[in-house]
Amino acid sequence: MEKVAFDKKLKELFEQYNELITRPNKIQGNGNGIFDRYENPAITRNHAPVFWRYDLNYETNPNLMTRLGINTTFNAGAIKLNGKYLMVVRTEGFDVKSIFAVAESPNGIDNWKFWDHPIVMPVTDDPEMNVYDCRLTQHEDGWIYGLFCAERKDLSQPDDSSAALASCGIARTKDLVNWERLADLKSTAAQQRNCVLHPEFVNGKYMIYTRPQKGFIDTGGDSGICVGFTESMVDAEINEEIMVDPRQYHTVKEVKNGQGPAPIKTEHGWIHLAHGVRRTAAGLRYTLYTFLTDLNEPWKVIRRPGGHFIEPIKTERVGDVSNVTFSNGWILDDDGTVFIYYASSDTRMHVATTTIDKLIDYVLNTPEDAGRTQLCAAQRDELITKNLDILKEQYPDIEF
Ligand code: M1P
Repeated sequence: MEKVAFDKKLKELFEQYNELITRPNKIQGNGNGIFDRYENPAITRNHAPVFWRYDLNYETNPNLMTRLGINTTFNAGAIKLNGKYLMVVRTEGFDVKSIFAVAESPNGIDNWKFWDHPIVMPVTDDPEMNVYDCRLTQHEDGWIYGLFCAERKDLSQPDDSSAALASCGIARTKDLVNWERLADLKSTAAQQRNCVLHPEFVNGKYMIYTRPQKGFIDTGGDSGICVGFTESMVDAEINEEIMVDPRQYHTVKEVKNGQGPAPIKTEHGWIHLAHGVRRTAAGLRYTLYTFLTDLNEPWKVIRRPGGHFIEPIKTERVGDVSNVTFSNGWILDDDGTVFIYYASSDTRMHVATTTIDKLIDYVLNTPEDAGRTQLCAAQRDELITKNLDILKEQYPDIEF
């Protein structure tokens, strides 16, 4: 390519990029009353800066080719810091390694811009092959902790080149720029994924949500969302895990589940967002669900709204791993707005908004799963009967 054409194409790349990242996002109509979805994804792989992907030197890249492609941007942790809405985005290169990128927005909805440099996460004495799904917790001890999956080759299975081990990596920071890597979590489980630090001390200890698992993919046995306690986050070790929310036959969490972001504290208890997995003929289906735990004993579930909270719809259903919604980040803002950041199909990030009052209403008043089909039919019939009375008495003009 001639230098003149190179310069023109380079400028166009930046124009297209700037147009994309400054595009306003609008609420989609026809919401469900619980939360609002938005018309466009919040962050896609094209939000990664041009200078992350191209070699912009005419001498070494005269055809202006992508040199280090970005495949996906998903499963982001989130935090509001110094007035900025920040996501720590799982950013996967064409090399299938994930790195953490910080993206910043002035309003939590749109105008997401990557910081110039990714987080180059320090490693332990046993460097991992991959890191992903960072959960950020602003802990009352003053640190921001990032707990993430640290994945290494399972050396006990040398003949299986895909055999891997998942553990909980831990790092802490004050600014998302400088990170202190701590030892991986020690627990009695063979593997751990979806670990999240509770934001407050519980009986003077750090409390970590865990998801013990026997294998890398299959959790096996009595798996579910558990908690364990550790005296310190330096060399964190939990010796016992208490079950909080087990898997359950014929529910949205039949095959496995995992804690999403750190729970939000309310006067009624801690509101949790989690993912549940069902096996279908088309493969695994991941949806998000919620539950409420006791304020003082956060390992005790006190409300379980039935079914899913957010499911993949329309174009969200397709991606690198289709039929998945996954969330590990949300932000409660000062005015009560809740920004729920969720990924679709392991490919891109979305935002949904609601309020803390609506979330409380949802967890307190959404009926629990009635348990089996006959009881579900009766549960729905009761709602229908009450509604028909209201329609007849108060809205005689409505045709139904
Ligand atoms: O592919 C869906 C998700 O699978 C894993 O979650 P879990 O351990 O609960 O099955 C994670 O690898 C996650 O990153 C991914 O989105």
